[in-house]
Amino acid sequence: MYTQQRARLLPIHEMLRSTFHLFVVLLLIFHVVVAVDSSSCDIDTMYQGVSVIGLKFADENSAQSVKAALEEICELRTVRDEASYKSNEFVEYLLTTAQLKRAQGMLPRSSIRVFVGDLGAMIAHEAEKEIETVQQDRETCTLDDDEEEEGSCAAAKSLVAGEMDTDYYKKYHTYDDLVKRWKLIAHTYKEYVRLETIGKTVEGRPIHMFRIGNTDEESPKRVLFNAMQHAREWITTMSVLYTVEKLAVDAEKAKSWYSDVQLLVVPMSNPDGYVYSHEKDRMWRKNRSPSTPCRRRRSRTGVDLNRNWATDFAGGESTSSDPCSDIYTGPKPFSEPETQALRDLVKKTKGLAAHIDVHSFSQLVLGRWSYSDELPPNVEEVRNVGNLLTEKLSGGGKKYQFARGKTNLIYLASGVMPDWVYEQGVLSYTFELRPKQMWQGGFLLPARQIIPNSKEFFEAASALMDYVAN
Ligand code: 0X9
Ligand code: ZN
Repeated sequence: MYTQQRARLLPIHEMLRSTFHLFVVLLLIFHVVVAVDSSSCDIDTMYQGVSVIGLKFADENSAQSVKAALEEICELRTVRDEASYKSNEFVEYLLTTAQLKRAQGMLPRSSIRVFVGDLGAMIAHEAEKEIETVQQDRETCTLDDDEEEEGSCAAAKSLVAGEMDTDYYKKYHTYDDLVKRWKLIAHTYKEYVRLETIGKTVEGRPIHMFRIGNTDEESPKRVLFNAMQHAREWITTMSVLYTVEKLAVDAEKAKSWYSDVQLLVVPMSNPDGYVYSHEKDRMWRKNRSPSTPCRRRRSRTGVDLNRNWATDFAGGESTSSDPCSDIYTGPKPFSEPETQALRDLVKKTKGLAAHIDVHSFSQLVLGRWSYSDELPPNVEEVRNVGNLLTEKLSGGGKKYQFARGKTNLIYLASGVMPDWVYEQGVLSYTFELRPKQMWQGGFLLPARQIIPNSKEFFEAASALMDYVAN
């Protein structure tokens, strides 16, 4: 009775206040729905029901109308470059079932190619195989920073015995597991290998670097390899690590270049992204910088580290100013701690003669420039060494190709690391490791190919060190 009366006699200011509260709550709910998940169709990070599809458009008009129709269903996502990848050829998109149906209704059959039927299944299959291998795995090696004792596990024993522990290269590993391995290698071969830190990531992880070979500060020529600017390119860290381990194991018997050259290897340039690609999104490419958020979908926030370099920064070749894009440049050159660390390393390294920025996939060696078709100074050397590296990489039976500037093999790209490194007077290349094609796994190179790919990388790496030494 009392309540009813009260309700009827609610004073006007209280009514206004309640209405205002209701309005605020509704507004909040609206914001959460829009900002966290802009559409129910959105491709989830498990990629269930998503396929990798190549679309070929007859002309710009047809491209615009098909893309607009697909956008109506769900935000259209490319696999790596927004539009210019292999112009006149198939452009790779991640399509939901509904989008694929719509594309099939608009384009002739010959203009649609299925590269991966079910990306989610492919990722799940890879993860399943990983679990199987882990279960069969031997005791995991652990070694604390200042531990002087030799590790007691099998891997440590084989390292001590001067043999490659190739079992480690039969699967991909988590970040924590890899760091243990790096420490173990440096500990076991401390005479030849040093593990240093060149900086910290956005999330505070250290960025590690191996230093191998001539330790004399003044005299040697130096060579730098860095892997995994792009988080999903898991093979790159495994391949450079294999080279580090093999050089360490063989240090006694095979050091033709050893007294003249010092090798610097950054096995993982983007540890935060790598962890994210293991835990959340297998197709993650960028770093995890929150400074310029993607408002449509928070989980896409990050900067493409290989668009964050000062040479032709945001120049429009495969770049985007949209923080949600996979090729987002970042707000300004070197805005990211990861690119700052690599830049500072290059700047302070005396005698740096050559550099390889290791990526996947496509089986390519790319010489300068990436941002333009113009010929670089020393184009002869760029071509000769590029061809030598290509030949060495192809020694394992897979065909690699050398390219520079705009070719039908790959798009131009502004703001990339090797262009900036080349401007500092260092011979610099991009490697794109296995496989050749998207349908062969793309960024998900099957684990059984880690060893063969690493062996061909080792051959190219050794050839570059020999070239620099002489
Ligand atoms: O787009 C990139 O950053 C590299 N490809 S990847 O698929 N690994 O993302 C290539 C950049 C280097 N060069 C040229 N595009 N020319
Ligand atoms: Zn890459």
